[in-house]
Amino acid sequence: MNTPRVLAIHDISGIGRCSLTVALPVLSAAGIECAVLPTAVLSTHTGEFEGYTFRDLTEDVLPIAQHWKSLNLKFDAIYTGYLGSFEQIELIKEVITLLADDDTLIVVDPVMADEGELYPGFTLDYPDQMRSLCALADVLVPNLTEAALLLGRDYDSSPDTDAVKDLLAALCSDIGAGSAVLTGVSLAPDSLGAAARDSKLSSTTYAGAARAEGMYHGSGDLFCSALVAGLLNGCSLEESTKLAVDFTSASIQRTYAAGAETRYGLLFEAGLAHFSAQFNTLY
Ligand code: PXL
Repeated sequence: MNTPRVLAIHDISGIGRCSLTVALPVLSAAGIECAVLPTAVLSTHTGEFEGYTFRDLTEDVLPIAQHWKSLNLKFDAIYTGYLGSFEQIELIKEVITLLADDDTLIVVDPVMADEGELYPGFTLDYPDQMRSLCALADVLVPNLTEAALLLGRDYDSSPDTDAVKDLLAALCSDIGAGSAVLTGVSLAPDSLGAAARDSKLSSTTYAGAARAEGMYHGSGDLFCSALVAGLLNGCSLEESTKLAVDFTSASIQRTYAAGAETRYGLLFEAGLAHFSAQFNTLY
């Protein structure tokens, strides 16, 4: 069996376990080659750190993609996350046009906000522009804040089942995504997870796990990387959502139990062997 290849388009935050420092180990552990197109290089992520460095790589994006085009490479998936500048949204659309073929799965995590607020450095016009990249997604994976921003709706931190279904339907019909997975959804007081709308099956499903106190940086990146790992191993969107919720939740529980400082990211490493083993039967 050929090793599937995903192109991960995110920043490198040297410290903080998010974006590429999460996508690379998780996808590799799942038996997937993870090619990377770094959008920026930072000393840390931008949440709860002061004085971080930020090297914007906007001018490298197209030359890197054009070189790969000249090599005739095949990408089974393109998975985009945190972008280094407003201009990169248009450039990443060009990269997708250049490198994707009819079979390439496009997964867009519209990383820009959480807990009702845009991340530092993101301007109010960013969500409008991000919508056009989201329209190219086969699977769009926002958190509740990002979904509200994309849809131009008020942020609801705890939508009920009907409201979740409505958000998922709107992400597909109004934004134009094929399918959508909404993260940070809580359908019972002690549970937190994700809801998925699989447009091919016309189904909406929910996967939840025990909720731990606190806000955990990088959990969206860990979730989405695990989701992509499942999809590229032939799991359905429902199965992939469940395994991503389980892996992320176990990492959150481990981080909570260790009393670790949450800005340094989730202690996911100890769970990688178990995560990887789920896919072993497939090889
Ligand atoms: O986890 C999302 C993320 C990715 N990359 C950078 C970030 C954040 C969230 O704050 O700052 C640089």
